[in-house]
Amino acid sequence: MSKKLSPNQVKEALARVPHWRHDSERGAIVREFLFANFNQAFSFMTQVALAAEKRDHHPDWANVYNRVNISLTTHDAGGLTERDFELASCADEAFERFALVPGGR
Ligand code: H2B
Repeated sequence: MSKKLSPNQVKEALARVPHWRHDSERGAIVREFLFANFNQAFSFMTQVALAAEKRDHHPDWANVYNRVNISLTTHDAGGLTERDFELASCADEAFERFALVPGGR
């Protein structure tokens, strides 16, 4: 199991995913993703779901039409671990690919 990061380690890791915000009350990092339509939002969620399942590390998330809100924390560790930042990077990379889709974002 991955170890809970110290406040300093969280600060360093956040610098690698600048689009994510630290929600210290929830012990999570959060980001909102906006898409051109529901189809793109759900396609993005499918990609993130497959990456999550592969890593056995799963997002807390919500979708309303073209909007996907993701919150990442490691429940087993009671806070943030390296695994959250890895999945955040995966989501960022998946999102970047939608910039290339006609009508994307
Ligand atoms: N996802 C997240 N985000 N945190 C966890 O602690 C976690 C998980 N634990 N996915 C995994 C699954 C655990 O429940 C299973 C049994 O491996």
